[in-house]
Amino acid sequence: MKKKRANDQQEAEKALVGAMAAEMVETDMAIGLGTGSTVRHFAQALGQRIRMGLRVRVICTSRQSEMLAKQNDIPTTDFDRARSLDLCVDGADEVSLNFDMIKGGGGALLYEKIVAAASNRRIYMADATKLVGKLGEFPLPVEICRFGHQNVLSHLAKLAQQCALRQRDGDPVITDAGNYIADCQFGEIDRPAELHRQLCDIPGVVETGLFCGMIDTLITIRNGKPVVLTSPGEVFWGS
Ligand code: ABF
Repeated sequence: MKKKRANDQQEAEKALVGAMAAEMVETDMAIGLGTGSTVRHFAQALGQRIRMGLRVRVICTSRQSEMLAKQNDIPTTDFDRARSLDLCVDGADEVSLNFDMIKGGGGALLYEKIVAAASNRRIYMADATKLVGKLGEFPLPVEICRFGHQNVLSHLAKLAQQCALRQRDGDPVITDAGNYIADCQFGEIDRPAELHRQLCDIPGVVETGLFCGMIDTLITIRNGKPVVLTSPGEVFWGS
């Protein structure tokens, strides 16, 4: 019963931050639409604003993101036609005091990072369970090329405490880009940007789920209410 109450609270917080993010969208914006259940709440709130007359178009970061856009009557456009984006809105698996993130639990980290890098402003939404002092409790997703993946896994296993190919029903998960994902435990990550660079130096590593310095706006929960933070200095967790 306690776990159900915690899940219900987390879902309610995701709805609050999703609705807050939807209020930040202005008409005629081109928006990158992330992946995950928090983004689902954002898409539902955005769909309501569109039905009230808001004009936007979104670039989707995954098949789940495309489904959310379709379910909520949100017009989509082709990334290459949009070129730069006004905004991207996405969730996260962990957000640290320094505004660094671990993302990729939903398997869409590569396209999420590409879209984020093309966005003029990046809004991330995180319920209180995602807030941590330092990254690393959540296993770091690393997208790796299928060709030679066993060698890459061996290399990652030398650096990580644990490393495993993400599987679903006994088969490796294949990302929208056709790659594999390795979930790696590094313990507490003191210097995420340095670890990201170290991992990207491994031939066959395509991208990591370390998103460093990419938060322009963080919408999270404080005392049960959504708050909008724009710099790590504003952050204090746990209350
Ligand atoms: C996505 O948001 C992923 O990168 C991350 O795994 C997910 C968080 O999911 P949720 O919002 O369901 O907690 O962008």
